Amino acid sequence: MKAFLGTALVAAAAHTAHAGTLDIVRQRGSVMCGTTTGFAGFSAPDNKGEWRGLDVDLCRAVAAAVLGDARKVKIVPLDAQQRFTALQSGEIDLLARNTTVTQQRDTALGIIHAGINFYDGQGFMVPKSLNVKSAKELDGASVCLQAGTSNENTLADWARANNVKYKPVVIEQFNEVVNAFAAGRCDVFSTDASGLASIRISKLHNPDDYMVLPEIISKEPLGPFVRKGDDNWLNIVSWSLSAMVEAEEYGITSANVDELKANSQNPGIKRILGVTAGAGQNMGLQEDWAYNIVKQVGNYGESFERNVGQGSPLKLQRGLNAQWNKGGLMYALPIR
Ligand SMILES: N[C@@H](CCC(=O)N[C@@H](CS)C(=O)NCC(=O)O)C(=O)O
Repeated sequence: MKAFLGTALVAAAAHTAHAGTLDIVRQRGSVMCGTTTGFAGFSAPDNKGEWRGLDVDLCRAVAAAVLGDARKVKIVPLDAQQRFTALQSGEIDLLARNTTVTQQRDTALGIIHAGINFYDGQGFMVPKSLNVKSAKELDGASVCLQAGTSNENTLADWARANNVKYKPVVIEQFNEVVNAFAAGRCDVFSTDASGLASIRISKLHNPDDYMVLPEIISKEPLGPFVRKGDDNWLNIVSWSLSAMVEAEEYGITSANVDELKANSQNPGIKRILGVTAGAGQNMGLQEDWAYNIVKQVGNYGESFERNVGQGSPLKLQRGLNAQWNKGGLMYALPIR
């Protein structure tokens, strides 16, 4: 009897913990997801106005896990300054906006990261006409940066450490920073290397006139953020990302997921796909939460290649974002 009561209490406590963002999202019928205002590869509308990108896929994955339908996402475009307020105020349920995880952001803003979906680092882009081959030659240069990014502080630290003097040109709106750079109002553009690749290909008229310098001056682990104080929602977002990464590790793709769900005898695959029950229920979700993610959005590798990899104009290498057993840092925590 005591043991039974104990189990009932644990179940009740687990149920209470589910109240919060999950209920709000269910009642609303959509996930409000904060992204950039338009940054090709990560979050940008395509020519039909559909938002696409690695970060958008994370928004869609959460909608697939929670609502069974990856289309039930409302994208809220945010510039760098607006993003944390939008999350703190409840305007969005989830921030998926090439946001660097830092100790300050995780501890001082009432928000917390829910995994890393892209390992990046800050770099520099210059017009080839500047005739510079290394960042060390940038002494005295003017550098365009977007306001409200970690890039401002990272560059200041690097410049101090390397005794490089520069003139920051800090601009709020993304397109205006790009325009300032394109118009020669600064010598250099500095942001995350993925951002530089995206800007070069999608925003500058003659990409071949520009080059990205070899130096990467920081670690920029980019990941989704949620509000603090809703542990179940934090779990849902971080395990949705983990499910995409682990699905890739197990070779589960949007193309073979039905076949594997029906026939696989691999215990790991059976747990991810909800054939063996438990993982969904523990988060207050249906057992097909991860099946829906892989079926409707794809695994991490599919999302990477389609949005920023070989199937995209950016053609980024997997690099640090390869699986842990292929020389990268993508190491999904096990769904078991
Ligand atoms: N990872 C950095 C930079 C993120 C960032 O905001 N990058 C800019 C420049 S590429 C951007 O995405 N802008 C798009 C926008 O404001 O819509 C951070 O978290 O502060």
